[in-house]
Amino acid sequence: MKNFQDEKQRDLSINKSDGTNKFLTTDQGVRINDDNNSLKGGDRGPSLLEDFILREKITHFDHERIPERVVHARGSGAHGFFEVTNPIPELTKAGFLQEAGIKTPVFARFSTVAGSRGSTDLARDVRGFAVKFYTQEGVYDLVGNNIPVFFIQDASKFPDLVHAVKPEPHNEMPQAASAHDTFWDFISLMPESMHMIMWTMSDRAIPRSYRMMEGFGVHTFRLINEANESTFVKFHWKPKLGTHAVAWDEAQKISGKNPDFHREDLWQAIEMGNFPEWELGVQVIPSEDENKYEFDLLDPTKIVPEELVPVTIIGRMVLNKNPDNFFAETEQIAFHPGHVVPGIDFSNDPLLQGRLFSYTDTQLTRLGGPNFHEIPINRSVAPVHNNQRDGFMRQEVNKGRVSYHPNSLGGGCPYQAQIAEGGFSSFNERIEAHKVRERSESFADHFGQAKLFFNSQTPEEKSHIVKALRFELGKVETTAIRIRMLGLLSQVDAQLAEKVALGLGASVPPILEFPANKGVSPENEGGNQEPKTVESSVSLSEPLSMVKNPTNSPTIESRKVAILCSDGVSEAAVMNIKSALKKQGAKGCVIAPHLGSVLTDSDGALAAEFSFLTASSVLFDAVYVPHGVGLNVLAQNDDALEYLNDAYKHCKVIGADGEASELLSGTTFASKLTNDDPGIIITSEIASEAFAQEFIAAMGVHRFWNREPNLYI
Ligand code: HDE
Repeated sequence: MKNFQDEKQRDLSINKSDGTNKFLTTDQGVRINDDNNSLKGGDRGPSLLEDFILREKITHFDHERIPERVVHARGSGAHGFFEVTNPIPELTKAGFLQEAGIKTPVFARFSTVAGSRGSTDLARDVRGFAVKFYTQEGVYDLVGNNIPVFFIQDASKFPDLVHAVKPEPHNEMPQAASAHDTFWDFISLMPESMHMIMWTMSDRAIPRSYRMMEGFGVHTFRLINEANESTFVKFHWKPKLGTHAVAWDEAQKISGKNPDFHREDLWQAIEMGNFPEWELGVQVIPSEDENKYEFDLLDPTKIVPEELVPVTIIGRMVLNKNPDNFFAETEQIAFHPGHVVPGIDFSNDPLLQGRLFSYTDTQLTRLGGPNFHEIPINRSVAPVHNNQRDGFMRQEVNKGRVSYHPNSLGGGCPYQAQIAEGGFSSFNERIEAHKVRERSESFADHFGQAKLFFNSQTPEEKSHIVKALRFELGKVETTAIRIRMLGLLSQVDAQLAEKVALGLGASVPPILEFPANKGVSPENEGGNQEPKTVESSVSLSEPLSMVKNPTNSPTIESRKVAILCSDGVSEAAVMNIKSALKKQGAKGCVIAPHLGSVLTDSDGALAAEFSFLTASSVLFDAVYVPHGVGLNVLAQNDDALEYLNDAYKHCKVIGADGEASELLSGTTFASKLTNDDPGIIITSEIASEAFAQEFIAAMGVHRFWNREPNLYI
């Protein structure tokens, strides 16, 4: 079977370096005898310009920062492979999709969008989901997001959108947050963003882990087969661990306790051998169906509901190796939706078309010139030969006198490839059109799918959307912006707008006006862009809800449980839950009043992985209090009680056995507890197998949102 899985690692290995058992040298290879002292005129005298060792070290340091990505600056990535499970040669001639079992090396990078490189992972934001496939026919990049639609329909609005969401220019605040005036000012004037706003205000924007996010290509792309026939396609990544989120209060606390939460989670999962995995699926839309739907396939603010076109799984991606060097790999990787291979092509989505320009352009500033394709992480494993020459930091040493085509002096080389030899040829779509600066009337529905998304949510998910909007708009200082937003929300769902208005102490306005959205061309005076609502032909779509998502499995693989301990704890109880969790691929962590060890009831000792101070409830998926803990010790310890209070507030599983359950009576939620509170697992037995199984089954439910006050009941 064609297993190219290790090819990229082999390719990278020529650039790897390791100083173990080596002399320290200058960049010129000269061995250094003293790296601690600069050269001076006397031991208390001035430093000498002659000190080439000091100059080199400091000069390099002075220049070691590069501009961060203008968007998606904060991210984290890993190596892995893509394996075809269900080949689609009838749809595409792309070599890496031709046969079951073909393995192609990949590098995936996940990111937030608005925050800068050092910002928190847990911002309410879209997540980037970019995958570079190092195929035998060249590099293919699928540069998507964890949300299947986008804020805007036309590339010309992207700089405006990003300027609006980034920290405000006069005072550079707030960091990594959309909850401020300029963002909502822009959005309130852009009704086309309403479908996306439903997604970003939902829990999709605060994932539990990068490993528990869906990914989407967003735009409609084309697949091209050997017969040069085109089929439209939407790409979907479906996570093996299901799609899960944290609670908003939890997200904000994680941002303080561990802003690297997602980065660390990805890193640790791979280090522990819990390799993150996604299935790649496609929605296949025959070309003759291009105009069949009530939405335009070219409109990036629309999904194709899975009820209309199901997702066919074609392969799986496994991430199994962390980078050796963050800067060299994760920071220097350069994705581009325009990196396609024969068999994959673009649609005319005007957002995608704009992206095709942007991604090379931005690397010229970010990576310093046109040779960024030579940086090891970006280098194709397929051979590269052309007449591009020179430029800053050129690595390749091109031989010969010929750097042009056609040539006779070089025997015509490098020569063009026939299509049959793998030469890329763009799909020959027939286009007959006037050159216009217009938007198609078929893009004018801005609310139909926003409604579909909202209506597809469970009551608790709807409640989260209301609360997110109350939070975000509550941070907006300009009343007129809030009111305009309420007007827009009322077009999605009257009750939604009313409930948000209640939280803002405002009223929903009766009439909507969209000053920024009138048509722009003279013939268009009055606007073909008055937003309208086209009812979706699908009224409810389960895959849009994370709670109802049919692909979610109850696995608890790689989840973490905080086991609150103190001296005297029952060793049997701790070992019972730990081993039950381990069998499920999850982990129990001993947390104690101090680091070091905890003495057990059987005169043993358990190593404390964290103290109550060095970890926090929000960093775990569940909390367990074993029999034997010093109830007085923990009940007096606010930090210990906070584990329980937060776990309850964030709707997580709480377990206790024996008298340990008495600790719950000292919590802030004690008065709310009922005998059969789901997710609160209490047993009188100690170290019972049945208890462990019940605890694990409850964790598989993920969250008990019923504990929260629900605005939709
Ligand atoms: Fe991007 N986007 N984008 N974008 N985008 C960038 O490229 C841009 C859009 C996405 O991990 C930049 O190398 C324009 C949609 C991801 O390195 C930049 C438009 C989607 C990443 C850029 C869009 C994305 C980027 C910044 C509208 C989902 C991070 C640094 C026309 C389908 C990739 C860089 C990584 C990064 C431009 C809209 C996804 C400036 C002009 C829609 C995942 O080129």
